[in-house]
Amino acid sequence: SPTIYLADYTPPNWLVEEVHLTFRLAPRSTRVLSRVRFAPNPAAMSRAFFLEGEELTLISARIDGAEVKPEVTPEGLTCAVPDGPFLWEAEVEIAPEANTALEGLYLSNGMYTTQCEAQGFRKITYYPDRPDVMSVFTVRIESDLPVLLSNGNRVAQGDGFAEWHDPWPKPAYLFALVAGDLLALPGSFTTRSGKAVELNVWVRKGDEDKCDFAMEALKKSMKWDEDVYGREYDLDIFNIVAVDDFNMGAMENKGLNIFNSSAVLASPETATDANFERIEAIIAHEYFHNWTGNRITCRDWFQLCLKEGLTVFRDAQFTADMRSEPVKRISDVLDLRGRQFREDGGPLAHPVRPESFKEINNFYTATVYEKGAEVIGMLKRLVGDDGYGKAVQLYFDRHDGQACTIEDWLKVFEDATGRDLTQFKRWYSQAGTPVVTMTDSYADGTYTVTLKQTLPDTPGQTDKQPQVIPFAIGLLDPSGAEVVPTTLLELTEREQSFAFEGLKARPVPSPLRGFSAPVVLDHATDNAARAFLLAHDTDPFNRWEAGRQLAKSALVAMIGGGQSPDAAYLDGLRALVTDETLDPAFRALALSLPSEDDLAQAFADAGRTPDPQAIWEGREAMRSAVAEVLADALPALYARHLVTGPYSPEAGPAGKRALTNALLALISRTDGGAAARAQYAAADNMTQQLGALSALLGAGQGAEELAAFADQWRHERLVMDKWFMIQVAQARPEAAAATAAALAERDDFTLTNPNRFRAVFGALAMNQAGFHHASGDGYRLLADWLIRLDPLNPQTTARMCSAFQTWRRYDADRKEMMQAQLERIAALPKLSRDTGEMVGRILG
Ligand code: DPP
Ligand code: ZN
Repeated sequence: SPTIYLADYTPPNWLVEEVHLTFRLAPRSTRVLSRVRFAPNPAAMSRAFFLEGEELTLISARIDGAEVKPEVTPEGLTCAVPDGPFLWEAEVEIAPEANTALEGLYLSNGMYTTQCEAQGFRKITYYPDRPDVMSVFTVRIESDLPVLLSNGNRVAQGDGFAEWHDPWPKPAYLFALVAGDLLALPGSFTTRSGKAVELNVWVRKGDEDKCDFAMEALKKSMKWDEDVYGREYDLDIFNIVAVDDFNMGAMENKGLNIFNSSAVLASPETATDANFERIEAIIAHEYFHNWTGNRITCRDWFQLCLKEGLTVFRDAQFTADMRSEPVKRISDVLDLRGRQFREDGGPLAHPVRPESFKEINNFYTATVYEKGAEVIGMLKRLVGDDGYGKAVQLYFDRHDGQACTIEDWLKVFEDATGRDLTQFKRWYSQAGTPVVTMTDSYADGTYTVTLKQTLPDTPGQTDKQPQVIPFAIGLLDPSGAEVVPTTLLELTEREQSFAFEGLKARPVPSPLRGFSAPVVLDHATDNAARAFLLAHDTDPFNRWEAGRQLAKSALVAMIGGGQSPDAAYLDGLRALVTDETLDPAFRALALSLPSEDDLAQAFADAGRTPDPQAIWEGREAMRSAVAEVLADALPALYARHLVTGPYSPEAGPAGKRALTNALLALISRTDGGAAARAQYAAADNMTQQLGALSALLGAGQGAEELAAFADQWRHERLVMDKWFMIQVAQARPEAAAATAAALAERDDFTLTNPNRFRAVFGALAMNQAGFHHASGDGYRLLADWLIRLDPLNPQTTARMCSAFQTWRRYDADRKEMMQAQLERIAALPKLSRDTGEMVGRILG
């Protein structure tokens, strides 16, 4: 399949003035009638006429009322057209029931739904399916189903039909349609200018008791966007729909957001605290897209980070405001390192704004989303809060209603703040995670920090230019008092020195505070300095980071050198966990060890071959050591923070549950599972029930509870996903593949539901020691199932191939086995474009 390049962008030849769509819904033969008013684009270089269209049966086509016979290919159609504006009418037939790819119009548990981002609209009808063609849509849906929804405001409805009109011009990727036997949780919101908005969360019967939290999250998001960004909602109605079969988390279609049911449905009994927090964040994210994505959209798909990076940044600000700012920052950095650094350091590395692709679905990545958000965070640090506020308001004023580029985005910052962003722009074009090496010296009251940046080569990119790296640093004196508060250094050269004068003694630096740039910090330090920062740093992120680095160096010494657990780490951990002035959520994060993948990367970075089995054993030994050393303190701590009484998903009690669940996992290693069994029996919420089950499984017990759990929840799909996942996630290395294989044979395992597939095989990929078990069973099993899924759902298959992206890191045997599986997939005769591109890039 052909490669598409950013450099080849040309404006559309034809613009669309308005679109009327009529849907006659039927599972096997839906008819879509389109009436589209085209006008020549004055900026175009040609008047050639091409409409994208895939997997459509063209019934008829007319231009200005006269029948035409277009030339149809598998990608679309061409046709001779008039010189000036004309009316295009077409009728096509599609089969939603046969659509298992979950792109375009499809059926999920009896409801019709759509997913058009990025290029799904072309599976609905012939159209210029590109984001820079924006138009006003009017939609008529004909069906006997009781609830018929589309974008915008409802303008008519009657027996067997409904009509919707969206006054805001939009690209086709924001089109949506839903039809089903649905129930709504209704709500309302009055905007700050006094406009009443009808709100609904639509679900299938039986789920109506799981919508309250999403509704409240929506109202909070609407208010927050008014308060913080001055953005008001712009239609009379806002609908959210929960769908079981969905490739992604959710989709920001104008006025009709469609959600994976896992990202909207929640009740205390069925959803964990982490689920509640994620739902709140995704509701906010999709709502915030109404301005950053919908009112101002992307010119082309290379600009995806324009809407995604900004919207992730906005939803992170929202979560920090609603909950704990440090806890949110720590979680985001964990996620960034776990997913984005991993991507940036391997064969799938690409710039935040990619320059080429075969299948755009493969670029909805941690780099575009999470690094894209980090880039905006850096921009905000560099220009300050005021500068950021002015620039963003200018962006809304200048570009409302347009399809924009990263150049447009940076220009508003330059115009609003006077700052030249030429060098900063490299963050968008250079892939790879910069390494910042820090050295320091002290003489005569002056402390000097020298920073050096190294930009690694990535596929297709070498000899990179230095980037602008905002480096926040604070200094502590030997007593632990802060002598220099957080100061922003701007590293713009390959190497630069910064002096701090007038100090009385050599300070202890607290570098890269708040993780002020998405870089790897290489700073020769020792466990004493880490323990000092763990005890004294005023920057909560760096305090956590010091503990993390201590844990990591202790673990690496244990795994690679057979040493016993480091005393400085265990002492520091005890002090932190028992410090009642600290937020329980923060303490829970401090208790979690660096992941197996993190440790594997640490070995690889040090030029050593990671041994997944040894890493697993090292973490187990460390957990047991922590459990034993803290054994005297754990039960009392657990009892002090155990939350009883009515459940609330708020950050306070959620933090306590996170802490007690982390403690319970440790306690279960020494008490024979008694405390976990008691928590399991008493739990009236999923957080504590699942936490107890996980603690039991982690201690090699819990078979009875596992069976009881399945019995209790067999009718709740989302809870059963947890049941599938936890068994694979907690399986011992030698049992992981067999556990996953057995679960995949069950009747309630289905290839057509991405959540269920990810529950089993996403968990297998996450269980590093299991996936990389020396038998090769993990590799083989995952490949077997990806091969089965690809013909049905290319998008999810391609995404899950990334489990293999670190293959070059391992020993010759493992490398060979992974390569063989990748080549086996690559050789399939009918491999999808999605999976073909991914496997090809991973093999390199
Ligand atoms: N645009 C969606 C989101 O990130 C993904 N399909 O919200
Ligand atoms: Zn998004």
